[in-house]
Amino acid sequence: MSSQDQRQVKTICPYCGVGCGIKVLEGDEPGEMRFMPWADAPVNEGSICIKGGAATQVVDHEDRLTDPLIKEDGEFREATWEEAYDLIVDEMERIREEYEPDAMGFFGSSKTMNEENYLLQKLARRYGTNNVDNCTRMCHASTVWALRTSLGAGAMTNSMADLEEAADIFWIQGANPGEQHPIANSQYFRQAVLEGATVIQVDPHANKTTKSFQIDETDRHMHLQLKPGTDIPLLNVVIKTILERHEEDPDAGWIDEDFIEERTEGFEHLKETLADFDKEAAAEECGVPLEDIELAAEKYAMANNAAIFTGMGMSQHTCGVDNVQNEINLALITGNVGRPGTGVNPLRGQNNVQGTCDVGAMPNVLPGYQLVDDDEARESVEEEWGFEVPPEPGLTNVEISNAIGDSVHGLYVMGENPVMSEPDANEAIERIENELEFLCVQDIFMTETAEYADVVLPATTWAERGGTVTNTDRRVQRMRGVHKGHENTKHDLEIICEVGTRLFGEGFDFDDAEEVFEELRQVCPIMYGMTYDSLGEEGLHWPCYEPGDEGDQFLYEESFDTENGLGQIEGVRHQPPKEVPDEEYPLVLTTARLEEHYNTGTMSRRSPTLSRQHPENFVDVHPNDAARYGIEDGDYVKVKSRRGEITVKAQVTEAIKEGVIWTTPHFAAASANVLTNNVLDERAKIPEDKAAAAEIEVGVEPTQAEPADD
Ligand SMILES: Nc1nc2c(c(=O)[nH]1)N[C@H]1C(S)=C(S)[C@@H](COP(=O)(O)OP(=O)(O)OC[C@H]3O[C@@H](n4cnc5c(=O)[nH]c(N)nc54)[C@H](O)[C@@H]3O)O[C@H]1N2
Ligand SMILES: Nc1nc2c(c(=O)[nH]1)N[C@H]1C(S)=C(S)[C@@H](COP(=O)(O)OP(=O)(O)OC[C@H]3O[C@@H](n4cnc5c(=O)[nH]c(N)nc54)[C@H](O)[C@@H]3O)O[C@H]1N2
Ligand code: SF4
Ligand SMILES: [Mo]
Repeated sequence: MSSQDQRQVKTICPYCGVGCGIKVLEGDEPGEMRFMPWADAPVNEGSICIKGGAATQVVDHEDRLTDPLIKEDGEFREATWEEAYDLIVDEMERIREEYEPDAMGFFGSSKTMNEENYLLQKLARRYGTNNVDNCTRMCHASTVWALRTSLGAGAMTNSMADLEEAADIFWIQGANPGEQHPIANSQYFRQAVLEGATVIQVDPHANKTTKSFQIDETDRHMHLQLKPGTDIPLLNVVIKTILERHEEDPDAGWIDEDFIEERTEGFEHLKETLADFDKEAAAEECGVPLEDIELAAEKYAMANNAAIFTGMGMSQHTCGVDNVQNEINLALITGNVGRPGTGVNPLRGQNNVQGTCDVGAMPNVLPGYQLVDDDEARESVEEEWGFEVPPEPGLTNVEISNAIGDSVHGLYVMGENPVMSEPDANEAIERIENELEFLCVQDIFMTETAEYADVVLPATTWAERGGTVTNTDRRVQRMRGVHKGHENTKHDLEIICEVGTRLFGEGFDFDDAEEVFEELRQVCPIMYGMTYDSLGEEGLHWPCYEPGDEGDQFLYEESFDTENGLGQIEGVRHQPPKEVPDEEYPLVLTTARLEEHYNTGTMSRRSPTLSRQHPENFVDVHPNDAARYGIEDGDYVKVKSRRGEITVKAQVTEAIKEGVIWTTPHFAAASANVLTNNVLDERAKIPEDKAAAAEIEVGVEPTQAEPADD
């Protein structure tokens, strides 16, 4: 192909949920695909972070899966698509006959498009099970639960643009937008802060968010460096302070009495819960001076518009739902919902985790968050689909994984890497390796999970196909692809259509993503008003009930989408993590992310630009802890929990709170999830990735760094 024929398409960055637009220029040869800025892209207007700029690097990577693989006698061999489909269909039919439809589990992928996840959940339901889920379970499941039950929709209440314009307070709790949502941070939030907004960061770790706002260098901003797992007591101190000050001076506007009266219920419950709450003891438990929390409370309550940002530090706990409920309590009693610059805002993780949930790839909801166990909603979807859907919610992904060998015998994984992303990874591997009868993995690389598969299917990447994705502020945008470099790879959509057609004969016959979108909108009321044409280059926000609807920038201006239209306040009490330090494991271990790496690292570890800065995992240790253990900066140490151990380099730094150690889930050679605790929030079923008990052993031999890819 000559350079003149090279195609250039406008598409969306495949990494995080900010949804930045980028241009991709097709190369003459594989490996020559290039990134180009898209100057008037709707979300980012041409700005880009390190990941977006490096996104094309993995597209033609030499490790790409290029042909289907089938395992025989413990070894993979190249297979034809025909052989692969035959095996999948035979095994899925066998499992259904020998056991029941619920013996299969399906993992959708927040790395793939709305249309693909829509079809995967349809496939699961046509097969006869609601055992379909996606990575949101390990991510914002608890946030979504709390927001859905107390306000109405499991999504950001506001949008990046109105937050930039109107927020006076950025209350950032357990989230690190400076690294995990860099363009939201630099393009939107930083602007507001430059114009006078105040940042209050609640996090055990100082990070690039701290640096980007110079939080530790001014009196205006605050960093409340709490112990992991003490967010409920911290917010209870905030709320109780606000209630006490209101008692002292009812006209000063500490709370919004009209808003509480007209738009909420449950305020009495909150007051009762806090009646005998001891602020001093709670502040001590958090490890934060009481007067600091009181000052932060004052800043939040006295602001015109205060916005809360909530992340994994809140959601990945066994009390994750209650953590977020307490943020909702704070927002509701101060009337900080339903206006620009306010609300409770989860910055969604993956490029399409919002959409994957919206289109129903979850065990309890159908497309558009219609509950599986709501007869009327289910029947209307059944009518469109022409088959019955089981009326009971299915298992979540961690539950599916835990049930392997018990009730679950087969697993279809499209674009997830559970062997590295789920808690207590050694146990998860044990079950997958020894108990699972059939595993199909559809990915772009031979992942740590795919190693255990019976059949591996090579998918095309984001850059090679079209479809839609939904970003963190509910903006549905079109992705567009250039030609595929590997002839024998297939789009996820094609693969699901083929498996569905072979299994069921009908219902999966689609020519392209747009045709799937047309069916999706019929069963997904919040997206009914959208078409590929109307999405254009700007995209549209949901809810978009009718063609022509503009979608909402912020939600709940008039009322909440709860049954009675009222926002639900509910007092919550401290629940410590399920595993707390003791003599044997005296440290609190928490895990979080780096700017240059991404989740289980399948893509970022293969990108020369991204893997350069951190070629291997490490653990942050406070200098006082380091002195007690005799650790020097750069020493290799063993980090141990009741479930496993990893050897990593110690980084001695005041960035982390004393008594706490901090590591990342990005590296296969020293995976944090060998250590984490497989205990779940009762309602949202999210694992406690953010707090476990751990110990450090010193005097260990260095391990090899994972080779950086040059
Ligand atoms: N560069 C990059 N960007 C990403 C990702 C990535 O891997 N790399 N992943 C994407 C995904 S899937 C997601 S979900 C988002 C996640 O984005 P974030 O929500 O920002 O997730 P984390 O970095 O895991 O954790 C956020 C913060 O929680 C803090 N924390 C730990 N324990 C506690 C606690 O008990 N309480 C409080 N208050 N804070 C605590 C950590 O120190 C960390 O600073 O990022 C997305 N964007
Ligand atoms: N300890 C600890 N564990 C955690 C977390 C934590 O903070 N701490 N965070 C949790 C969170 S928030 C999340 S979201 C999960 C993430 O958990 P996972 O979703 O399991 O992790 P990813 O690495 O994002 O996996 C995505 C997979 O999709 C593949 N892929 C990419 N593009 C495509 C495509 O177009 N098609 C197909 N078929 N596949 C594709 C990638 O190669 C990769 O294997 O991890 C969770 N685990
Ligand atoms: S902020 Fe997120 S969407 Fe934007 S370029 Fe960076 S990784 Fe991509
Ligand atoms: Mo996530």
